[in-house]
Amino acid sequence: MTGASSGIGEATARRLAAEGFEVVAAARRRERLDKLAAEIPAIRPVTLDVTSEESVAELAASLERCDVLVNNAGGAVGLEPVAEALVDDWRGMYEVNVLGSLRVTKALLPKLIASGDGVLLMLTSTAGLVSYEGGGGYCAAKHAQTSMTETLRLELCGEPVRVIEIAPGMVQTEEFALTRFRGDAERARQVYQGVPDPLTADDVADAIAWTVTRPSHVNIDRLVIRPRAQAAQHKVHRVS
Ligand code: 8X3
Repeated sequence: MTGASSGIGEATARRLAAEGFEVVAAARRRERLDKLAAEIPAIRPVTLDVTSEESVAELAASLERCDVLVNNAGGAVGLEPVAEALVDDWRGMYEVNVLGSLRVTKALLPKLIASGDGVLLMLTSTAGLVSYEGGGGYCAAKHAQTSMTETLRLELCGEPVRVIEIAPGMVQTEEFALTRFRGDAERARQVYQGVPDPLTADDVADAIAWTVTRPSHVNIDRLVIRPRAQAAQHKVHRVS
């Protein structure tokens, strides 16, 4: 489980541990993982930077086996139109969302196959399915991740590995919008303003747990999950 130190990653680590999995919670921020592991014995903390080949190789070497890989590390930076996009923001989003998932997938795929019944799960986004103004680099990165997931499912057909994509819409987490707006808490708050019940990280963790605990022959290809108030990317019900 990558990106396990907060948000959907942390909620999923907790949920999978509750389902009986031994969870390797991997992320950069070790102190947060240590806290989680102190609370839940089935969680093992591992420091991981998905942008580093060495760090990913260390993770793979430390694992005796891997039955489920959740590629969750990701995020958005910036909401500028393409015309004003910062190349470094795009590069950063590609590094984590796309290349990070690629690195971890490549490193752990042999173990998933060797498990005899593996699950490779990609946390994408509805931004991987549609584009929106300002979505620029994030939509492009998530589209790439969606495409990588579809390709993997084709390439792994015949291997004992399910390939699952979870594409959430509006999820209110501690950090997603704050990171996107470079720490501007007021702009982050406005994203969810007036939206009755955006999804929570636990809602997404619940969906993930359901997909990975289906019988081995059942592959949930893609699960799109949005709050009731969001009928489509641009169609969000808000109350004042
Ligand atoms: C997050 C969903 O709508 O901000 O992945 O792109 S959105």
